[in-house]
Amino acid sequence: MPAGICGTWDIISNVNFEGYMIALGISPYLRKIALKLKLKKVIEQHGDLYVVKTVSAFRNYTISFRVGQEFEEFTQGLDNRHVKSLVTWEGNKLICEQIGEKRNRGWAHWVEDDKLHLELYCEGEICKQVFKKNVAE
Ligand code: 1AG
Repeated sequence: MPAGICGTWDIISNVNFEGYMIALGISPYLRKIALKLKLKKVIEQHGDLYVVKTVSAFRNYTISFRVGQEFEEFTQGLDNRHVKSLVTWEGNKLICEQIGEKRNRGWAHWVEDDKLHLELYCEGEICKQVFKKNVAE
């Protein structure tokens, strides 16, 4: 990942999170909670291992991966599915394909204009999140 992606990031916009969660089959009750959360991303790099933490007051979710190396991902506390995930570079975007029960599932992360961008997609629904760097941490 390019220099500058590591650190703590606070969400500033979240478009179609609802549609993405519906595509994943999340219950209305959990969707209502999730929509109110102020998500943070904490991104670390240790050698060639990347750790991406999604942090909230309700639940946290962490993945760690090496680019180009497929890994087993269990989306614990999210939709609780097992997927085979592979993260690769496409230009300046870090792309993850999550192969499993849900078709066309994955995400893309990139940094642009000092903001962290994330697109989450599942079965045609695209959620677009933007984060600004938390300079206090
Ligand atoms: C993510 O993955 C996943 C985080 O960004 C998106 C969060 C939720 C969407 C999925 C399902 C919602 C399920 C249950 C709702 C309850 C709680 C939501 C808790 C959200 C905080 C963890 C990409 C990431 C790389 O791995 O940035």
